[in-house]
Amino acid sequence: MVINELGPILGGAVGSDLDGALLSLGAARWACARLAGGLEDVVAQKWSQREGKRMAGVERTLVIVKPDGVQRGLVGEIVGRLERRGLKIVAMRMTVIQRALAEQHYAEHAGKAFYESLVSYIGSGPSVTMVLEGPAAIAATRSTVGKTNPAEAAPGTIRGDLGLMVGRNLIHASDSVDSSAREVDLFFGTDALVEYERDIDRWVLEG
Ligand code: IDP
Ligand code: MG
Repeated sequence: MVINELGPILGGAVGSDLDGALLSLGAARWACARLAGGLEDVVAQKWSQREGKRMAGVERTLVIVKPDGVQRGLVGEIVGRLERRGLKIVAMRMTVIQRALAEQHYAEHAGKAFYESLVSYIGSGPSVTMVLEGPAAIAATRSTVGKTNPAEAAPGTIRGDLGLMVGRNLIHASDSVDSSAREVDLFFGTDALVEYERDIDRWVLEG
């Protein structure tokens, strides 16, 4: 509609005397400003629609590339798979997980036969800890990670493609909204999370 208003205005600028032309040019400038303003409104509306949708199902999940993943030089491979899925890294750190933190993290497994070996394995060398964010990030990450025992994990999953034994299964990922909140807080707190927009988000997130 605004574009239609430009036609006669520009026509007037070309066809009449100088005063008329200047008046018409002023009006043309005003119309262009309206057009630009209209476009800005449209873009702003799109962004807020997308923001609303993105925020609705967004989750965070704690992922650890365990010491075997680091020692085998698989950090890039593992993180790359999750990144290519579309998940956004909002925190990342290289760390040797100390015994006290390992015990808190794996408290649900205390007393199980594999508990001691698990706590010692997770602290046996550097790990890469991170927080990933995205729609249904917890389930999406778990499905890319695969079953706990790599021998049973489907081909195409991280554990199914890269691992063989349950005690060397390369990666941890939160298994629920509650454990994700607890684990993200345990490893990072909220201050260490970086909030940012990615230019590619409109190609990953529908809306
Ligand atoms: P998850 O990592 O798939 O969530 P969980 O059952 O929470 O699996 O177990 C935590 C971790 O404990 C596993 O990733 C694995 O490293 C280790 N684990 C679990 N079950 C066994 C077992 O039967 N033998 C040795 N290690 C185990
Ligand atoms: Mg678990």
